[in-house]
Amino acid sequence: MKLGLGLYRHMLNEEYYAFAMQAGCTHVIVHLVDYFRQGEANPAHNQPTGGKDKPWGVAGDPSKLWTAAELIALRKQVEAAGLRLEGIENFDPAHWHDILLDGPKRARHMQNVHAILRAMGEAGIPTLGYNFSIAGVGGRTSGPFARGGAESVGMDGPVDTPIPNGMVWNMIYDSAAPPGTLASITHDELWRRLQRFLEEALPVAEKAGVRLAAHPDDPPTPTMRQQPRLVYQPAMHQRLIDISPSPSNMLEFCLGTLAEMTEGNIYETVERYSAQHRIAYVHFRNIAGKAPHYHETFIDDGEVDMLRILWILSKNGFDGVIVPDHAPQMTCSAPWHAGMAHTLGFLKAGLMAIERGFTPAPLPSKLSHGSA
Ligand SMILES: [Mn+2]
Repeated sequence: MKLGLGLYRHMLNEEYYAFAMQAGCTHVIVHLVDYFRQGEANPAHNQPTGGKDKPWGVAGDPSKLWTAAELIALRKQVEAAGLRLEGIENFDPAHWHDILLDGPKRARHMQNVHAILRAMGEAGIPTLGYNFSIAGVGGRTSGPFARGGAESVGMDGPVDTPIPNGMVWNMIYDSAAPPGTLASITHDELWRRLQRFLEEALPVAEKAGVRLAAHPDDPPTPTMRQQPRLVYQPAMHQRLIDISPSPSNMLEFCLGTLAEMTEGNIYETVERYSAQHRIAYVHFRNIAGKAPHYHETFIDDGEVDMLRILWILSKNGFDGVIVPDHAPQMTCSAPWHAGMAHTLGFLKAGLMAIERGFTPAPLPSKLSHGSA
């Protein structure tokens, strides 16, 4: 396994690459969407939150796709710092909103997806994380929920306010949209849209040598803002990968989100998907509680035994990149950095322990067989 760090758009510079190197990372995953653009409810020093139902920010320019030239320049910049560029996380809603919404620009947006995949292939960037979600993140609250009063993110009940027109996946793609809200669709319709997307995207992704990696719904509630969710229980990842055996049909495996789900237990879930070799990369985040009532914790302090997770991944031959997902904000003048450094140090020690043969004690039978 390889230790990586996820960097938001405003962090794509030498200072953050040096920070990743110093913490022992070999890889980075980059976000090219500026989630914080014109976003009022969204502090740039933290993960994007947007509050319960506010947009993160305004999506990018619909006519400007990420080009091979700029991706190559980015890869070279990352490599000059001694790191590898493993992947890009998330499409810009401006480039693909009508694939999610089945809108009039859908055909053009599929061309956008194809162009982005080809550009990534040309640039030698092997992974594209995505979240096939209409509502995206919602319902988040922030507070001193983590150990020692560290600020972290949580959820306290479902959120049913409808999504305003012109907004999808927690961002505004059309500031001039007519008033009104998005009509609800069914779960079946959302799966139909995903299947059509994968059928049209996977052949191009495969040819480009790029893996599409699906993130589960965060937070994992059956609906969010009157829209269906796709992957809100662990078994739903199976349905997604069973759509196609393509080596480009992979998972962006988010441990925090999976542990918040009300069915299954996290160790069986990690066993199930790592044994099938369908994990592209892993988000490490610990939590306490189940959606819609949970909060994020320090990596060593939640309900999930992360050393056991590392051991299961290793036992099943997972050799990809692991990154911290989010971390609590530590009380100091660099809260994001401190939270990430703590998480990376923990993961680094965990990887060393696994390399030296650490084996966790067997689980109580209640956990190893039943659902928790
Ligand atoms: Mn995640």
